[in-house]
Amino acid sequence: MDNPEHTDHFDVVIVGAGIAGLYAVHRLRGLGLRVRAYERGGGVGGTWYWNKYPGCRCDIESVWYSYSFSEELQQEWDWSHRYAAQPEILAYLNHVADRFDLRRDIQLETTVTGMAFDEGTQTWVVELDETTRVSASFVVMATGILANSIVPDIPGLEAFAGRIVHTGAWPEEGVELSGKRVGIIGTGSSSIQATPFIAKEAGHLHVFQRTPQFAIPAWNAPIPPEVMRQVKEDYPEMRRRAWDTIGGIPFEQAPHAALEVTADERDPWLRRTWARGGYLMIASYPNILFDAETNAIVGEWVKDRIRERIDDPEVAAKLMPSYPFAAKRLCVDTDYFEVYNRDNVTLVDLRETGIERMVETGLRLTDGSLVELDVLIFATGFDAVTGALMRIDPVGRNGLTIREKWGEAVLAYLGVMVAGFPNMFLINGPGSPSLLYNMVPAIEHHVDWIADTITYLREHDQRAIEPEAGAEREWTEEVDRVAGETVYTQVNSWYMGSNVPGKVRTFLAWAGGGPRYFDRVSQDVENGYEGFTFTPGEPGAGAPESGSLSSRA
Ligand code: NA7
Repeated sequence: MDNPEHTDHFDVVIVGAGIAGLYAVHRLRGLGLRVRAYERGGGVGGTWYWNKYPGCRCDIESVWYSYSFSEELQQEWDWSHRYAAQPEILAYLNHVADRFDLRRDIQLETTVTGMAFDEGTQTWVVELDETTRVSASFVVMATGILANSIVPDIPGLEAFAGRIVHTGAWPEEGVELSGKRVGIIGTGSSSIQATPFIAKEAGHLHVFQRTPQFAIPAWNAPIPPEVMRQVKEDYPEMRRRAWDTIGGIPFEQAPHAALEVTADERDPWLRRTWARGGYLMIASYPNILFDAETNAIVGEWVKDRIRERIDDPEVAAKLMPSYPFAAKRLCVDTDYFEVYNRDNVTLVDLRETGIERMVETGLRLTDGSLVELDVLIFATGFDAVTGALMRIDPVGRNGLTIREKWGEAVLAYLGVMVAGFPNMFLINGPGSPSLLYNMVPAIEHHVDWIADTITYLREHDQRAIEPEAGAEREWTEEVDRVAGETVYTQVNSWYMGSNVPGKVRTFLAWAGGGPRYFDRVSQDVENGYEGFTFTPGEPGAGAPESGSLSSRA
């Protein structure tokens, strides 16, 4: 675009209006700052706006996966189920937007298509829809860790005469599946949630599986009113307890170490954890992610439970995971494995027969067979954590772009800032607990840190802040070192970035647990923002009259 119009200057531009963006608008506006959030969707909600596929739920229980910043909000909102479905989570986020009057500072259907740091004025120039520019003293990338859906490069896709959809961009009006021949590629969380619903509606469903997954039953159920009342009474204490745990959700401690007792003695404890259901099976033993033997014991035990749910032993064998337990994100299911007991569902094991190409009538497999389809669903995941930022590709100091910077190594300091990109804050960026922590408190922590940091800058007459390159490298090495001690690095997964062709293979989160991370962040602040450098001056003074992305030109 040649001469984009520069329309406004803000103290803070927030990119995204999901859980992070909404809270950022509220919190930063509370400091008296002039903020504006830009959201590419037609509504607020982020992940919960886009993922409208049948069966979509959060894999963390709703009383934990919810904001804690407002006691009034906690007291007025009732969750209907342990694991609320997507429409309920989206309704909650819309309620938050209304309750705190956030919409007046959110511009929907507006995509941030670029941004560059202007060294002269020390401000960010932000490009919107390739047509308009605004500037800001600070930018907050509330872009979400699972925002960029991936469609694999299958030859001949354009030849398909049927409908193609991705779970991560499910149309508002839904997809007609009734009686149709449906195929779904992928068996991660999204597919595991969607498949039981699709199987009930479709004429026939083919599930194309490359890697079998571990899934633990959710045992989802309504929350009785008296339980919700008790939760509300207990919220302050619940949040405090959660804060001290590794993953941001309290769990019962194992009464023994897995290797200290016999299989018979372990069984009641594992059954108890299993009966509680869901993601917390990962906490059945504290060293499960670090000790191969403990991991294998739990993995084999879980596989036995999976086997019990599938009638046909040959199909069951194909559904058995062969990687360390929970090394890929543990799935939480409702009636998933039972799907394969239905006559209208066929499992296609892509390790035996690959996909050759798409043709007009369906998918041609490498054994020469054709699976005829009316609808093909991609449940093939996301370019996680770094994807949304790489798409915008901010230009920092000296014309350095984030794609260049992260081309060889994903360097970020504490997952909140990147050296060379002053006043650009990340939320749940690489090297923060993010994907291994309960997302909502992780977001609240980052937004609060950003608010405190902007306050600090203003009180100390500093115009800009950015991490030191050395501190950033040291932190990233520590992130790698801790991840290297876990089973996470032993498999390909979106945690490792290895689900995206050409993406750097590196573990994208801090695996050392919330408390160590939060202590480290607080310590840096107490030491006068150790690991950061400052540029003196008044933030936002000298906003550009006509914004330029000059370093991109
Ligand atoms: P995931 O967990 O990344 O799962 C994607 C699935 O798609 C997974 O089974 C992949 O197999 C499969 N996949 C990806 N590309 C292909 C190709 N080319 N061919 C066949 N199969 C493929 O994404 P989800 O949306 O399910 O979940 C993302 C997160 O959202 C989840 O972890 C929760 O935190 C919520 P693979 O395992 O790579 O062999």
